[in-house]
Parts: sequence; structure tokens; C-alpha cells
Amino acid sequence: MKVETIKTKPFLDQKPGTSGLRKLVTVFQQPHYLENFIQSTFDSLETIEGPIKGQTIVLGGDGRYYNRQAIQIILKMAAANGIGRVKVGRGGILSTPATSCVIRQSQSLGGIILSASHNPGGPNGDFGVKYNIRNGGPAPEKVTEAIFARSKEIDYYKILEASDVDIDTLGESKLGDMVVEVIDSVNDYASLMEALFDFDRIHDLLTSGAFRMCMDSMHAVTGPYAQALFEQRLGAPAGTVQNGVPLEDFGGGHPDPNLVYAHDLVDVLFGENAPDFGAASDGDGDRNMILGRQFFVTPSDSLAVLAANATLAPGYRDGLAGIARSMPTSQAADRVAAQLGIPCYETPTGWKFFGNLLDAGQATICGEESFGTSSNHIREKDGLWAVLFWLNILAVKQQSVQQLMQEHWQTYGRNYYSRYDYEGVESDRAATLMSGLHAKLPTLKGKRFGPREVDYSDDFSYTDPIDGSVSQNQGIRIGFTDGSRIVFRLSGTGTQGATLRVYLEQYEAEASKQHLDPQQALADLIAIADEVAQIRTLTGMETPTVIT
Ligand code: VG1
Ligand code: CO
Repeated sequence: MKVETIKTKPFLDQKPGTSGLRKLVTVFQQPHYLENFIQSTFDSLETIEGPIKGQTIVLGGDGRYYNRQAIQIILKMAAANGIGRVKVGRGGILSTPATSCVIRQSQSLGGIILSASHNPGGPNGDFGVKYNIRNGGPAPEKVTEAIFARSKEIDYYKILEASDVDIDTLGESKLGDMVVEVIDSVNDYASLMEALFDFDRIHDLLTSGAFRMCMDSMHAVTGPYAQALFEQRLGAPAGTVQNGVPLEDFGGGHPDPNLVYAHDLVDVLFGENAPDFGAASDGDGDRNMILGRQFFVTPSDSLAVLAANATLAPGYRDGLAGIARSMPTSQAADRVAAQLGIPCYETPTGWKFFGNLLDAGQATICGEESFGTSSNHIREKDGLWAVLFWLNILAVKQQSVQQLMQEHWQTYGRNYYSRYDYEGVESDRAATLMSGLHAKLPTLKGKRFGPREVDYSDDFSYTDPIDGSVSQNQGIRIGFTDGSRIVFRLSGTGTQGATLRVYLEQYEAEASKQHLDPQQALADLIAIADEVAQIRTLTGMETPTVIT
């Protein structure tokens, strides 16, 4: 088999976003596009990590359109670049958390995950590539910057001239000098879950006849994992996992587990004869949504509840070293940390910022308001982990989701919270809005809006406590003296136009005032957000596209 060296040209005009390179499938299908990114990645690794010759990497994806073709290209390029072994999920399937798990357990150099996460798939949808490092976590800025820099200089890539590899049969085969090892996509991950949670108690709960659950895998990657865990190992009846077959176009849906896109599940949990518990996950399985009967748990509250009850799960019996949350995530977890006497870290948006804290043993549980929670068991957010954690807690406490949540609010107070997304805003308009806000920042302090007074206003900057690296411009924050907050930032994961995210939060200590609808409780803040940022005027949109 011959290694071909193909001439190419620099190709990226923008640094890869919050989680890797995410573009339309049609962009990835352009000649040399995927190849350029993969070669830039290998070249950067050579500089940062040292020789990649003979190293092992993990490879898999969420099964979306172009997954299989991309896997074949990457295998041939890995072989041409001297990689020693690639562990590839059977059929090209590996969820993001499972990839992280396999990288760590096999002590691989890193892994390549093919996914655009919660973005729609299919020939007209999105595709994506993210590189994860040795600790199993997303590449930190240092690595993504190196990849971007290399992409601007690249002039050739290497690929093996060979026929396609069988990735559907477990076992090893050779591609040139490289070993291709097709691994079971589910086993290692499922065993890790078994080591963390009380499967006997969850089994009792799910087979008691008094508790019904429904898991919506949204035709994305978690189907096989959820079936193995809930239906096979934990005794839940067949059919508990819905939309459990990964499809290239996710069945035409948008595999984003929120109240808008996971409407089928929402209808079930808010309908007649609703089950006790519902959950959904996203394209690549790192996000989760938790629902009770007629009850929605905000991701920020979910993080706080898991932290407060962590010792009920065997894997966290000894307590937590610390909690970390992304900046726009509500401060509900901070209150739990304060009560537990442990630190709570505030990081920029994106899971990569938790990596150092987890590696250093300073945080055990982390979370983002965007339906992401996980712990130090891997270095990615983990949708099914959160679902199992909730089931473990409910099994021990024998409470409904709603009871558990209300009891939590009585103890810690309630952080009313909502996120407004304005998707598909013209990029120029979004930039104008953000720069307008920026210009106003210095004038806001002390300004009154009705009974509220601005306590601080800034553009969030983060200094990593472990390696001292600084990340600037991570979102505009306006904090009020009563503890409420408004945060504005532009998404780094969209592929068309800009997405403006507005995050609203207000604390309520008194139990008698904790029953409001969040939209009602936050109405004043929403009005202030519009007044300060001129959202409707500048975006030209009367209402957000998604409210969470
Ligand atoms: C969004 C979320 C962020 C999350 C990121 C990746 O980023 O807000 O919290 O880490 O997606 O999630 P942005 O820049 O669009 O706001 V996933 O499930 O795509 O890996
Ligand atoms: Co995801």
C-alpha cells in the first residue's frame, strides 16, 4: 500500500469553536477539507505531544450523515501518518462520553470524535470533528490554537492508498502497518457506570411496578447505550428507550434535548398518565434533559441536586472535592458548595475549561446550563451518567422528581433561571449588539432599573487556577445588588449566522415565593435585558427562537 502525499492549501478562516470544527456537511465534503483538518491536527500533535508514530488513538462518532466516509478517510490518514493503532467503535459509533472513557482506559494519545452534537444532521445538516487529548477531554485552547495556526500554513496531507476497512466486525485488522481495532461501542462505558452507581437499587426501582421511566435517545448515539443500561442491565421494560436506533439524519429531528426540540418526550411527561421520570440526550450523548411528571428540571438545578445528594451514589460516597460550573450557569450549585464547605469554580462556557480542575482533583462534579453535567469519571459531559445519577438518588430517597426539587429549594433557595436563544441572527447585527453593550459597560454601575441597581458589569475573563492561562471576552455580565444577573454571549457552535444567548437569573430564598413560572418571575429582568441591549431592535426579532 502506498502513502500518497497530496498537495493542498491553507483552508480555515476561523478558529474551531466551542467544541471543535463544526460546519455544514457540504463544507466537509469539499475536496481536501476534512483531510486538511485532520493533517493539521496530526501536525500539531507532533509539535505539542512529540512523535505520534506508533501511538494509539480512539475514533468514533454519533452516526450522523458522513460519519462512515469520514472514518475511512481518517483511518487511511492515520496509517499514512504513522499512527500505530486506532480503536474504532463498531459501525463508527462512539458517544462523546464513551470516547472519553476509552481514551482514558486505554491510555491512548487522544481521540477523534465525529459529531456536530445537538445540531441537525443529514446531507443538508451539520457535521463536525473534535479532537480530545490524553486525559479524555476536549482539546484545550493551546491545542486548538496550534491546529488553527497549522491550518493556515498547511501545504500537503498524507493518505494511504487502500480500500475501505471493515468497521462492522469486532476484532483487529491491518491497514498498512497500522492496527485497526474495532471495539464494542458500549461495554467499557457501561462497566464504568456500573462502578459508579447502585445498580441493584435502580434495578429494584425500575422493576417495582411503582415507577415508570421513559428515555428519548432522539435517534442519535445513546440508543444502544441506553438499551444496554436501562433495558438489559437495569430491568426496565422493553420500549423504555424511545427513538433508540441511531439514524444518519436523526429521523429528521433536531437532537437537542430541550423543551422545544424534545417535544415528543415533553408531551409524554406533561400528558395524561405520564410516567414518573423522563430523560433525553443529544446527538453525541453528552447532554441530558431531566423531567419529572409534569415537571421540568433546569440543568442548573440538576447540577445543584446531584451535588447536594452525591454521597447517595457509591462512586461519590466519600464526598466532593469541589464543584465547577460555567459562568452563565445559575448559582444554585454555589449554594450547595457553600453549605458543603467546598469550593465552587466559575469557568467560561465549554467543557474544556473543566479539564485542569478535574485533573488536579480540585473539582469532582461540573455542569453547564446547556444540559451538560458530568464528573471526574471522564473528561466530557455525560448525558446517561446524569440520568443514572438521578435514578440512583430517586431510588434511595423514594421521592418524586418534583418533591426532591421542592425540598432542595426549601433548603437552599430557588434560583429562577431562563435562557433566551436568538438563532440565525445576521452576523453583523449580532456584532453591533455586542459592541454596543460593550460600550455601555462602564456607564452601567450604580444605574437603577425600577427597584434594581446594577452592582457590576463586565466582560468575563477567566484565569485558569492550574496553568494560569487567561481567556478573555467570555460573555457580558450585568449583576444587580439583589443577586440577579443577566448574561449576554454569542454562541461558538452555530454554523449559520450568529446565535445570541441571553441568560437570566434571580434568587428567591422564601419558600412561599418559589412556585412561580420562571417566565413570570423573570419578567422584569427580561425587560431590562431588552432595554440595555436593544435586542428586538437590533436582531429584528420580536421573540427568541428557543426559550429554556
Ligand atoms: C453550547 C453551549 C455550551 C456547550 C457547547 C458544546 O456552546 O452553550 O455550554 O459546552 O454548546 O456542547 P455555544 O458556544 O453554542 O453557546 V455540545 O453538546 O455541542 O458538545
Ligand atoms: Co453534545
